[in-house]
Amino acid sequence: MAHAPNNTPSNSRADFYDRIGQHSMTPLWEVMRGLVTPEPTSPCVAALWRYEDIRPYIMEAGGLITAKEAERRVLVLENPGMRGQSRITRSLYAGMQLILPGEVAPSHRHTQTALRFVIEGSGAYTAVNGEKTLMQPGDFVITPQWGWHDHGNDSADPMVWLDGLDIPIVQLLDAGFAEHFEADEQPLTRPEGDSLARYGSGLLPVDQARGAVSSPVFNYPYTRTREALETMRQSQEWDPCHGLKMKYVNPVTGDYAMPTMATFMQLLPKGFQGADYRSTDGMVYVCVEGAGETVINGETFAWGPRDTFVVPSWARHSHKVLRGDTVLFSFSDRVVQQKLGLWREARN
Ligand code: 1HN
Repeated sequence: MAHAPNNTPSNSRADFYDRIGQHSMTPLWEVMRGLVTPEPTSPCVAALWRYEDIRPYIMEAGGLITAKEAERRVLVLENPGMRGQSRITRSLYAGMQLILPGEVAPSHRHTQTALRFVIEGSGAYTAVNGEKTLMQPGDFVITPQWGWHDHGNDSADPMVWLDGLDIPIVQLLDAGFAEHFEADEQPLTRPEGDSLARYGSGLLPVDQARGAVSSPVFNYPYTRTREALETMRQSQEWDPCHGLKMKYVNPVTGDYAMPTMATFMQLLPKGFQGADYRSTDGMVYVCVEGAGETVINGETFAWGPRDTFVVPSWARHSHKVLRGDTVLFSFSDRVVQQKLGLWREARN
């Protein structure tokens, strides 16, 4: 007995897809498995940039173009799994910026938020919203969204820092604006150190209202951070995965220091062997002191001072200290994920 087929032959489907395609439509059932996955499937891969490998190129760039001509003389650290996209994780940008003695990187502002983490050199400055701060290795410096910022170097040596920006997040939301200041350098309206004194001394102005989304403290000096870690270590309260890990906060709100990038500093004591950990925020690390290795999805990455490495979202990893007390700076999009109720971690 003949009866009609109860499923459409695939050539009819192809024809159907063609016809609906002409109306800018596509069948969900062909793509759904790739859209909604049991676990994160990031194109981001684990990677390491040794400072000794990248420094010669950064210095070579110093001879090719001035900071002023480049606007920002930066070598972008591109994730090997996402070349051509100017990103180190799916959501974050990172690059190494060089500013030579006597140079100025001209003032501009944009809706992207930036962080600086000082790698090499001492005494170059960044000016943000009318205040200048001199920078030292290990300092974590914030450029809040839409804040005027220019950089200069009145010291005798080159300065290199790691820039972290939320460029891919702003891109995703199509919310990017930028403009140049009328002069290379913005006028300074506050004495150096004003923000740290005003907001970062365990005090706040008496009538302080809940202010901007970024911390008003825009330089968190390494000397203070290191001293805090050194004092806390005496309690010997080590997390099995993270050692002693602290987050940078906005003193006005108690939230992370920036709205789109969470920043951390951690101390791993001599001989530390961390347990396996994973979380949904892909993390960029910079080694400040000590040396060690991180096993990421079974692959070992050995690092020392000034090296940068990236752990992708949901990649199982553990840190091991190989030399001395070790200090790691890190940043990720955790602040965004937590606000959206997306962040997950697992200790296995
Ligand atoms: C920027 O403004 C800086 O101000 C550094 O130093 C890197 C990368 C893309 C877009 C803007 C800076 C940047 C950037």
